[in-house]
Amino acid sequence: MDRELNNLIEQEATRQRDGLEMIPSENYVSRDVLAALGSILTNKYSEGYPGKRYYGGCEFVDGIENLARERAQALFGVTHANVQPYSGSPANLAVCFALLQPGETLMGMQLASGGHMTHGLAVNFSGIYYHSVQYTARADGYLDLDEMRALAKAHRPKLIIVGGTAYPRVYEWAKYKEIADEVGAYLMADISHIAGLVVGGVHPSPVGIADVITTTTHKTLRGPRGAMILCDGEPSNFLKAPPEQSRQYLPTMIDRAIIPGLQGGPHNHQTAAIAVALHEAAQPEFKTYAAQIVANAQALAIALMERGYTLVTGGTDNHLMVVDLTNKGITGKQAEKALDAAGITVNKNTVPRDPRKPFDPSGIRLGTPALTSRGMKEAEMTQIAEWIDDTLSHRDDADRLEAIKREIADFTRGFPLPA
Ligand code: DSN
Repeated sequence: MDRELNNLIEQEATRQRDGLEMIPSENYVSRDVLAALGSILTNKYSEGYPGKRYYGGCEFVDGIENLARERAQALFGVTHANVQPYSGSPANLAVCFALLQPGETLMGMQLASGGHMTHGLAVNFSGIYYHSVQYTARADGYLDLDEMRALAKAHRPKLIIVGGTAYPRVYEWAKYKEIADEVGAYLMADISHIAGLVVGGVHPSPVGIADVITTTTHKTLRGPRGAMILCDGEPSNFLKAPPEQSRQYLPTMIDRAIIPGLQGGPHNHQTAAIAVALHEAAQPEFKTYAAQIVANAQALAIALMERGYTLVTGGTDNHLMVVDLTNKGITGKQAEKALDAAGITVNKNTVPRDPRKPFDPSGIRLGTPALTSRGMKEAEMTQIAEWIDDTLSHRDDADRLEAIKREIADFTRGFPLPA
């Protein structure tokens, strides 16, 4: 009925189909995830948790939320999962709300080093309501554990956050936990980017090491937009404040931070779609998918380096890479625009110690989860590196970019979308 809106959705569908989606935090969901997300569950209010709601008529949404929680607990191997956070930033806000009083100290990874806004950026809630200390990556792009330890000892944070959006290497959870223990801090692992790699067995899990884990559900995990908070401890009773703030009571502290602390009604359609995605991620073929994401990223990284591109840390262990374009004489913003014109979607990104600003930084960030969901493999990554190089080398030649875009649209026909 709404032609104006429908046209825009159709155009976006064509863009997603005909182009190469290389933003590492994006993916294509299955038809089943899409169906659950687009279901009538959006009509229902259900503040509270299963069995303890403030509204009637929750018997079926209770079943749905229980299914999502149980699947998350089984898949990750934790005793408690909160599946209600609206997305990743609210999930991280909830953990801060649960563990810290305003003005207390948290320590997180600097955005330019690959962290996230909610890990203590000065203009984010996490940097405004808390005393934020930021650790960085070394000049080679790897996390600087010596600096992390020295900062922790100097500032004694109550919470240390590890995880990020543009870190191409393995997170060494036990080492961060050692630092957290040395200063008596909680350790939070934000595995939003790598959750699918963790459950696919191609990245070490923080379960059993970190005190709290947050993750979005729409990146490598290939679910709907949403998030979860995972932890261990005594069963939650969100109606009663725990006698003290301690690890033992983390499930209750987290649940109370979500509601009544921060959120109202859960998005039941989103919860159902998360349950579907968790079921899909528990299938044996998801392990193959996760391994292929990493194999593709490594093939793409090698092909780009062979063409003279500088990668932060000199490569990747996961699903993403950050290309420092300084030696090519292009900014990240120029590269993003040229690649867009050629049908390749990436995002401009800062590099560690970037002299430029985030809105016009020195690099771009590339990832393989969405391409891998279309069935692309290593050979296709080499072809894509060639298109990226061609585009960036001829970025002012509109005809050339248009020709590449047509070639890419032809090529993508061989790799249909999951939904
Ligand atoms: N926006 C996400 C990303 O692209 O990594 C992080 O929140």
